[in-house]
Amino acid sequence: MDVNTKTTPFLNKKPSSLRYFQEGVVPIDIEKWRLRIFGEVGDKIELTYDDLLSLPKIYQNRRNVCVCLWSIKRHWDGVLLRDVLDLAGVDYDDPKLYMKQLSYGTRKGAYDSTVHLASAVKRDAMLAYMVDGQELPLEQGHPLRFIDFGLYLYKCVKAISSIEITRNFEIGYWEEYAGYNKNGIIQPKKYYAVDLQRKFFFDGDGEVTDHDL
Ligand SMILES: Nc1nc2c(c(=O)[nH]1)N[C@H]1C(S)=C(S)[C@@H](COP(=O)(O)O)O[C@H]1N2
Ligand SMILES: [Mo]
Repeated sequence: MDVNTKTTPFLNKKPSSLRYFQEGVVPIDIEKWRLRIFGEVGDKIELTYDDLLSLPKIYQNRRNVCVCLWSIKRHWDGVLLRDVLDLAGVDYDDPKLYMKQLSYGTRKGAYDSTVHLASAVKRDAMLAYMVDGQELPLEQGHPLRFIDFGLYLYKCVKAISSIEITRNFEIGYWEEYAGYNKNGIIQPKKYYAVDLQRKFFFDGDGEVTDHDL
């Protein structure tokens, strides 16, 4: 798809990224940034931004949903979670494994969230480095953000810097603070589609597709 056609309608109506960015924004030196993958892995690894760019690039145009009842469908480029985990020799079919994500963090601390690994991989969860054909802006989690389109956005960490493969299904930042569900599966409810400027009722659970609108 041509870069110029990757736009999100009514993007100016989207709720502010900064408002939902608990630890706040901090510029990250891309030369020093690493994605660390450790825990229940075959090989503990540290990937550079260039390492990620050298993996097969994937494009996904899928809908995200915030627990605050808005949703948006955008254009994401990046890599498949499974392709990255293959480099670390992770047995992501093991149903007992979870993935704890941690953000790069600021003086205010870091944001964490833990997701069920095998389910995320089955849903083609991704690590995105571009949105709407552009490098991720700071408030969008530059340089990399995790996205599982079957889960509410609070399960998807922006400015991700580490992935721990673990058997502990830990409670995350927002779950602790606001009592959100640890599973984070998108629930049947009425949501607002920012990009369509209308409400819709989702009667399934998990990812909201165009058929649900
Ligand atoms: N590092 C980090 N990632 C985060 C958050 C956060 O506070 N810190 N908030 C989450 C929540 S609740 C939402 S709604 C989305 C917002 O993503 P957006 O900037 O694309 O709107 O980021 C998610 N990822
Ligand atoms: Mo959110």
